[in-house]
Amino acid sequence: MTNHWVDIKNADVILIMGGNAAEAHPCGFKWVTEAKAHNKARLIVVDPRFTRSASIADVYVPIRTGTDIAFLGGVISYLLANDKIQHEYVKSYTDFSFIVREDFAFEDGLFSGYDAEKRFYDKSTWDYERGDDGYVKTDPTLAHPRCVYNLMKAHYARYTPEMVERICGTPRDKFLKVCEMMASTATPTRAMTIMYALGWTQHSIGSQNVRSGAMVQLLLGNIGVAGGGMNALRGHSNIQGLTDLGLLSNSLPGYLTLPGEAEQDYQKYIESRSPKPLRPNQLSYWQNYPKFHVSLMKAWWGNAATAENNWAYDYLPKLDKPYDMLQMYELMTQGKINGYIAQGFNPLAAAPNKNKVLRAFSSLKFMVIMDPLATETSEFWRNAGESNDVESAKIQTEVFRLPTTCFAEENGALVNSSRWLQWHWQGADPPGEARSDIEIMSALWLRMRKMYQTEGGKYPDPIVNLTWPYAVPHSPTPEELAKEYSGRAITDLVDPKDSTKVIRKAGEQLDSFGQLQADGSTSSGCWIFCGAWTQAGNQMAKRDSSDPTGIGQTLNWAWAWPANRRVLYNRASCDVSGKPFNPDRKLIAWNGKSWTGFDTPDYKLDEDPAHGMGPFIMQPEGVARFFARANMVEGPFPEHYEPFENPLGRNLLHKSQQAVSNPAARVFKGDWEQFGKADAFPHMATTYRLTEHFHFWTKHARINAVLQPQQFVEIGEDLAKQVGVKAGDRVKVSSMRGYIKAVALVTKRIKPFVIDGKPVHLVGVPLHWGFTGLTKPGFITNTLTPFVGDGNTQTPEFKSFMVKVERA
Ligand SMILES: Nc1nc2c(c(=O)[nH]1)N[C@H]1C(S)=C(S)[C@@H](COP(=O)(O)OP(=O)(O)OC[C@H]3O[C@@H](n4cnc5c(=O)[nH]c(N)nc54)[C@H](O)[C@@H]3O)O[C@H]1N2
Ligand SMILES: Nc1nc2c(c(=O)[nH]1)N[C@H]1C(S)=C(S)[C@@H](COP(=O)(O)OP(=O)(O)OC[C@H]3O[C@@H](n4cnc5c(=O)[nH]c(N)nc54)[C@H](O)[C@@H]3O)O[C@H]1N2
Ligand SMILES: [Mo]
Repeated sequence: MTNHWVDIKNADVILIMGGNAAEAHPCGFKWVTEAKAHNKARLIVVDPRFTRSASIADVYVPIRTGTDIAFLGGVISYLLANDKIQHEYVKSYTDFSFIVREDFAFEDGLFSGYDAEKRFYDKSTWDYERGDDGYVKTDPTLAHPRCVYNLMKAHYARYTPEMVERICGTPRDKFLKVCEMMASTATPTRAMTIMYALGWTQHSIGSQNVRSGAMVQLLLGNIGVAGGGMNALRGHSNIQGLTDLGLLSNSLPGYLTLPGEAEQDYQKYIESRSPKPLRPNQLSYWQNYPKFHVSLMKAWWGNAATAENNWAYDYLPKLDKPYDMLQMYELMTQGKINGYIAQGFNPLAAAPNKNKVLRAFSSLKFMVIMDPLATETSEFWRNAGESNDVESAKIQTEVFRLPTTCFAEENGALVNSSRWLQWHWQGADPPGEARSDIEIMSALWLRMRKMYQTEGGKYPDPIVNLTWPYAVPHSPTPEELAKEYSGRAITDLVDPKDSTKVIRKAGEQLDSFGQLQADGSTSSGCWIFCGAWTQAGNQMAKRDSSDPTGIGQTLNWAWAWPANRRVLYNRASCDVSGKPFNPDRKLIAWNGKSWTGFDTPDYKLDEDPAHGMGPFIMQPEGVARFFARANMVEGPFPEHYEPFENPLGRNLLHKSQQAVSNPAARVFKGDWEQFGKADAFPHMATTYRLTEHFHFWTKHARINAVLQPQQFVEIGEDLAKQVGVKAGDRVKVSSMRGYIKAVALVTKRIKPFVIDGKPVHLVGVPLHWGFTGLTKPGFITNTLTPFVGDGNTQTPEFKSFMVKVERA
């Protein structure tokens, strides 16, 4: 989230699109009802299904799955055509006036630089034009035909309300009603918040769905302000912490990144990640990258990381490709991986194309499961019988199960969607032989180190030199680990302005990442968490909920990264001179000498607005980008591409059909034949959660199993009639990859769509079922889903695919 849960109550308009907060985030959803009750907020829900979120909406609008860019492109076009934009904001805080290179082009669905064979773009033309001074050229009059404003206007001119209706199946009048409501927040004193989750991300074009939403918010001046923002409703209670700590194959903690194979040179690695400002007087905060990176390497390798060995740069793996879950399962099916550790993860149920995953696991020599429960994955060999590619008897994989504790049985911090690190305390003792994840991982690591120490190995240095400064080596405490990721001084830290003054003595906890150094004198395991545990103690354990402003800025409740900032880019809540756009919802303000207010400003407190530093300090431009430059794999402007399985078979926006679906999404060779076509699989399908279950684990809990005892799929009344079933009958739902059987729930909440003039039906498939636990055994929903990843994130297309429904 750019903002935070409580801040939703400040919104004037709320858009829930690509998520269903009432059912998947019922506690957070209360801030929507607060906004409606106390702020007269208007709620818009855009979802293929009429959900519980929709049930209290002022306007509910249906949309075909996988077509949100067509919809939002239509909104962008409407806002530009009707001049419903916040002028001062857009002019000063975005790249509207920046001029794009002459050789950049977009034609009939493809941007310049496409290599069809590699399904890959050479992105060198996706950039701004530079002047002789090295800075980007701009045209503040917006007359230049290649300024971002004009390129964007031309790009989205194709997204008319008629086109939105044909592609999305959203009636024109409803679409225009939504545009008007959004446009009402283009004034400085009104704000719209966007709440989204998997309905936007789980698509082959997921990242660009999110970008489209952000572009709408920038046009309306809704980023950085109270009641505004782009608010990703995160999933598992600590999934925000997972990405923050870099637990993705290509990440390092704090959104630093691992080097690629071509980046053997340390200096080049650092330079490419700490770009110089692209405009005068801008900060380009990532120029501090070396401080964060060196402090991380010191936290990991201590004395072994020295200036002479480039802070142990050689210890970091250099990636040839991302090793996300789809990549891993693909490599397993190719026989290139022998062993697998699944820690708190149930991929047989959770990953797409279950039969492919089953084949992948069957080719392993061993698998280690760390989980408090027996899961579908820990018993994957039992999954014989109907709708399976592999026979039980043929599976040779040896499975080790290591029972773990769960979060309630230990101390620790969970990072919520608001970026708050909230400390929690153990509530119960673990049962039986369960051990914490920390203990299990430590025990494995200590044995591995011993083997490297005694037996050697190809490159033992990164393993044997890892620092392990914990009092009990086989059981580091959560408190020790928290202090380590926050960070400490290694040698006395002196005041840069007065070298006789020591700010922090060697060994002391640091106050913030502003103190981190690139010379090896500080360590921090995750720079954005620096300050979570200071000399004053554990900031995450703070529980003072006082709210002096009444707008929910509870700065003494827990601790938010970065620097306890509650609303990111809060500088943008003020005009150029530093005066709040909306005095009633003031976050910060410039008082002539200093920034003051109710949030941590992005700037040094004495950064005078007269210098013209932009609010988006992480960007070398200092402003937000409509034109994403080379940051996205499929293009600098979001373009509508069809889901890989879709009812149309073509892209209505393009003449030639060279790019029906995302030309830069990742598809492995063998998976192309596994996509189905609408003639054999005429019904659209999407998958989602039920309030009564949490993924695949609560079916082990009696109360939940009683509430939702059996697998079902939701179909509309028309489709039920067409296939000849009534409520309670069993249906078979097949895709190109397999089938499931389940009870039919016939509902008025799903209506047929009219897509380009023809009716298309949607089937809703809840995801919670499997063959372990106390519910009636069911089929794994992901038997149906396709194996294709968004090219930026590799997130699978769980939300839009084609099936056939028939009587079982
Ligand atoms: N009770 C419960 N709560 C949970 C979870 C749980 O298992 N149970 N899981 C947690 C986790 S890990 C996560 S990630 C979050 C997920 O939170 P959500 O993403 O809100 O959960 P989903 O149920 O997957 O809902 C997605 C919604 O998007 C809609 N949708 C599908 N396709 C599209 C599309 O193309 N466009 C648009 N606009 N909408 C679409 C679906 O109809 C559905 O209503 O929930 C968390 N909360
Ligand atoms: N078709 C379809 N598929 C989807 C989705 C979808 O919307 N549609 N959503 C996707 C999303 S967003 C998610 S997050 C995944 C969820 O997929 P998973 O994360 O694989 O599902 P969970 O059932 O939450 O599995 C978590 C496991 O962690 C265990 N666990 C709990 N506490 C601890 C602990 O402290 N330590 C350890 N080691 N284990 C613990 C639980 O017992 C459980 O078995 O599913 C994905 N798959
Ligand atoms: Mo999730």
